[in-house]
This record gives sequence, C-alpha cells and structure tokens, in this order.
Amino acid sequence: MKIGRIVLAVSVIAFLAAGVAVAQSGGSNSDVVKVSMTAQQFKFDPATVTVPAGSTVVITVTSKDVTHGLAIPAFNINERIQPGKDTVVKFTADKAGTYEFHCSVFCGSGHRDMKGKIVVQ
Ligand SMILES: [Cu+2]
Repeated sequence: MKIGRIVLAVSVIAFLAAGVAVAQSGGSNSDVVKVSMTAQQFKFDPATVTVPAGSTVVITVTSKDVTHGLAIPAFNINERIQPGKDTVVKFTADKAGTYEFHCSVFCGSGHRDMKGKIVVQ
C-alpha cells in the first residue's frame, strides 16, 4: 500500500498548492479599480465613476489648466490637483450608493458646477 500513500500525499500537496494560487489571485488584484481622470475648467472627465462595492479605488488625476481640487466627502478625500502633475487618490468603496465629488479649490466662474459622482454598486 506504499504507492497508494504516495499518490494520496501528492494529491494533497497539489490540492493545497491550487488553494494558495486561488487565494493569491483573488485577494489583491481583482478588486482594485484604477481610474485616470482629468480636471479642467469646469469639469472632471470622467464625471461619473462606477465601481463595484468593496473595491479599492485608485484615481490618478491631473489638471489640464489651473490648480483644482478633488474632494469626495463621503470617503474623506480632499486633494489639490496641480496642472501637469499626477495626484493619486485612494479609498475603499465600502458602501453602496451614489456620492458626489467636486472641485475644492476655487478655479473661476464655473467652479461651483465642477462636480461629478462616484457610483458604488
Ligand atoms: Cu474649482
């Protein structure tokens, strides 16, 4: 019965290895949503960002003209967006719903209308 034991041992090891591989691939990559965004007078592009609930959202935003701000109050985000420079904003979309984001640095006559939304579903 030696061969039977060896086969059993090999299949247990293969099973464990497969389990580890699944855990690694499911753990970190699949739930990260990366978004490239631009800010300019007087809009964000994209103005609507839709992400799955529970995902980690990484927004890289740059300004095409003057200094703007990116504020997402629901997720405690408020960053200055400098022209020509990438600013990275990161948060966990841990609650379903629609949340406003807006420009938080006065940038001209249309500043008040410079907003968008994060849709977590
Ligand atoms: Cu503004």
